[in-house]
Amino acid sequence: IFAAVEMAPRDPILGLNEAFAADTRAEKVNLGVGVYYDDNGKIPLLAAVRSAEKARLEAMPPRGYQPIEGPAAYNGAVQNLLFGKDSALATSGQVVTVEALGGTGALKVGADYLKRLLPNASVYISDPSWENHRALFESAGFPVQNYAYYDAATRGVNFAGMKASLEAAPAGSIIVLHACCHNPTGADLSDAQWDEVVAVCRSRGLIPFLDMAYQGFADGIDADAVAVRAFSASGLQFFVSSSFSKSFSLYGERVGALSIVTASKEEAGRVLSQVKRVIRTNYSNPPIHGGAIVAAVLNSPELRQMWEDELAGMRDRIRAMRTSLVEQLKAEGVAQDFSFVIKQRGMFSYTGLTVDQVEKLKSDFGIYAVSTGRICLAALNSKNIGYVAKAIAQVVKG
Ligand code: PLP
Ligand code: TYF
Repeated sequence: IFAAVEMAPRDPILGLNEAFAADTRAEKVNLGVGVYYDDNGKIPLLAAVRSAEKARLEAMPPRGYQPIEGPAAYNGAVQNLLFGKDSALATSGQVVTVEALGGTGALKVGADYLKRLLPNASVYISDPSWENHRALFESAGFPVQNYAYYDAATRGVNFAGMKASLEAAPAGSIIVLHACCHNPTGADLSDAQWDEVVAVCRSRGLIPFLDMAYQGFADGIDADAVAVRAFSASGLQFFVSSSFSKSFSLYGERVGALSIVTASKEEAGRVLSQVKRVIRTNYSNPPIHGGAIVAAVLNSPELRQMWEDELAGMRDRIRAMRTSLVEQLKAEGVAQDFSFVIKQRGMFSYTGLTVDQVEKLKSDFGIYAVSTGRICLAALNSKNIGYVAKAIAQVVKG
């Protein structure tokens, strides 16, 4: 039965990890995958997480099944992060929140539910977007198209193009929006532009699906929720996927959530019952550990403060790496202006490096980046940044 099975293509980003692991050069650097490393090049275990885990380990709780939608303490904490603590939406009962297996799981549960709700809709993702967005929505059965987003000339957002694309989308289309820290470009909308996107979604009858994978990595917890808050204030109905992989450094625990803003508490009850059906026929109910840790941290004033400080530390370190890279490229005699790297937000930068330059970084220096020129700034540190700057300088100077 497997004789005719074809080899599927590798995930372009996760595939880089395998090539990097096989590279024997000591000076190798992996700027490919979007993971936060500390200044020692290690994935941090946050002190707030360690503290919550220790308490759980000591309590040794039993391991029964969880509710299909995950625990209320977790889902409530997610709503407070997204919509604001004790905000109107977080207290209204009109938002459905279910725990999910990372941001990816949240997108998948949302996509599967949307397919049942709106079987004939199209999905629009940014050009470019996170590789998995297209695959996820296609696998849920939707046709997926692009809306204009990145402007290579300014290395920012082509907002006029984006707006024109959204205005041309058929009513009822699902629009996947990066809530902050756009992956892969690092180019985000301004607050005023978000208001315009909200207005287009309203006037065109579009269904926004905000992907929040990096809350806290640009300016802070509340500042990075600007898009969510703009949609909240609009009275529109929308979807949000949350990921805590990066913000809690809990990648492999698979902690995320799907939130759906409905029109009323009564509507939310009916929507929840349908989303639970999607979950039940998929993985039945979420695992316990990761969500319990995140809930414990978010619901304890002391641990929450600790986490916010640690998150700020990650954010500040990435920013310092952005500034330092730009300075060092200049010091290496690179004539091209790289100051856009400082303006881009979150973990990534679309550097403008060509496919050939990325290939040269790999072959000549053991520095791995995505072939699109995306690099992860959070993989730079005080020890490797000089080497990386020299290498980039060499490949751009030709
Ligand atoms: N959405 C975006 C934009 C991402 O960059 C990521 C990164 O992993 C995800 C979703 C998925 O998050 P998770 O690892 O929690 O599934
Ligand atoms: O874009 C990234 O690098 C992260 C990690 O299929 C990632 O979002 C990449 C690809 C993928 C899952 C996670």
